[in-house]
Amino acid sequence: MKIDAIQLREVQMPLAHPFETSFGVTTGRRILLVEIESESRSAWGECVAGEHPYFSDEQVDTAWMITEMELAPRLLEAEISSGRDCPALFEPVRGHRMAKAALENAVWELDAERQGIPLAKLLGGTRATIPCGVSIGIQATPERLMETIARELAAGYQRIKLKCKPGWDTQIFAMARERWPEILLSCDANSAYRLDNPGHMAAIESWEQFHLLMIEQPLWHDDFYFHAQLQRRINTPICLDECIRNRRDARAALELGSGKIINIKVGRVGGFTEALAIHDVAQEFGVPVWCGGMLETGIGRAQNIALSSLPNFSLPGDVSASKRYWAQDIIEPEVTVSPEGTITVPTTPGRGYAEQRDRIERITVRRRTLRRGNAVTA
Ligand code: OSB
Ligand code: MG
Repeated sequence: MKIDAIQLREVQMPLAHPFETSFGVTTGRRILLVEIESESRSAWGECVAGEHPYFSDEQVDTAWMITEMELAPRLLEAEISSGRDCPALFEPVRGHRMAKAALENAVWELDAERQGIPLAKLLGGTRATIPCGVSIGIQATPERLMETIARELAAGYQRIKLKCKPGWDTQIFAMARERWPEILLSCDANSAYRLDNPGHMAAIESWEQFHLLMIEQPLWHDDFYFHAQLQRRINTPICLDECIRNRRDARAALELGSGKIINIKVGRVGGFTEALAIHDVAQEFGVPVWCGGMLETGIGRAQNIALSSLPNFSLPGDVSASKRYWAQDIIEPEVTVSPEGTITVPTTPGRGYAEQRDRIERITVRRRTLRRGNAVTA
């Protein structure tokens, strides 16, 4: 495959509901989308870098700059046979995994189109449907949170994950558990707790009574050494998110005993190739994985569905219906979830959900096209 052109564009989309985590509130998204063209076919990738470098050190503008100046030129000069060739191509660039993933995933999508097979099949997926959970942000009051949980359970979602932070934790878990003793309930701290804070540790140890499915990334975003110390103190499985950047991290963390579950985000790890490798390492350790979300549009969401169809994605993920995020998504059909809390994996070639070009055009605020042979147009 030769890539003839790469178009970067930034789209802006208001979220249907604000999303609050321990690191801040998001009310609308600025999203870098990349479109690659090859022999009159096109495919898309979504960069999951946020508006601020709060989840990781990447942010939408740094991703744009690195894509434009470093990654896209490398891809335009190359001759590749699959998405698996991208990591070596991008290897000279340190970090910037979310930027790399957007381009690599577009190449996988293009390859699936070219071969006339679903992206899920190209990735090695085996599931016809994927089990879905939801990630529920911090709310104005505990009562509002209970209403939201009730609504998501009524919609069929199989697992409820509550964003938490010191002060928005023990009380809400107790309320949720009292009302729903049997549901799969988990929490995500996004690094808000500290091992050397006795109050934090007493709180976490007290959560054993709630039988949480897991506690996601409680400590430092870049740590899995001290997470192992915490995991030795509690039975509740720790799930690693932020700190797992690649297959070596996954292996090291599992050898250390830093956690018992891994959240795989294809953007966080630099693309499908690395995501598949982490999936396999976890499987080797008998550790389940699930697919995380980054408030994606339908482009990234569809790719998450394809990834989630792999065998070791055996816990419900954070991949949920388009309408939870957007008044109107940019794919057709939108992603919907069945009353049983599942999404059907598309069986049509490529992404399996068509991009809505008209709508994407309307929400584009900047674009840049790079072509093979170096012509750059605004
Ligand atoms: O830590 O999983 C996270 C959203 C933005 C940044 C980090 C995270 C999240 C989510 C939302 O939990 C998942 C989703 O519904 O897309
Ligand atoms: Mg998380």
